[in-house]
Amino acid sequence: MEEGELTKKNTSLVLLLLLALVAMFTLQIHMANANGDDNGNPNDLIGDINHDGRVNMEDLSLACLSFFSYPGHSRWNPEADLDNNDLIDLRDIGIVAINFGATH
Ligand SMILES: [Ca+2]
Ligand SMILES: [Ca+2]
Repeated sequence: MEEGELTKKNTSLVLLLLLALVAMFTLQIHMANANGDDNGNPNDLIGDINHDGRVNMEDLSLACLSFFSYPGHSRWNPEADLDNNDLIDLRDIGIVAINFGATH
């Protein structure tokens, strides 16, 4: 019982750490995008990986499914590479996270 409780606490800690990391990356992206140059279509919703007009769990799952993939990789999804750095990483997940809930 106590061990289970400990594992739960550890999991929460890891989750918190992940969230902190995402927040950090998100802040960087925010600052990087402050100049307003977005290489995508201005009508495109940032973070809307499946282009259904809203940023939600589906987009987050798509980004997660391609996590740590790169061009040529079996799980590579160019749509999920939101910052176009040829790698799906925490920055891309962060971009979905900050735009989460946005709709057209
Ligand atoms: Ca979507
Ligand atoms: Ca990327």
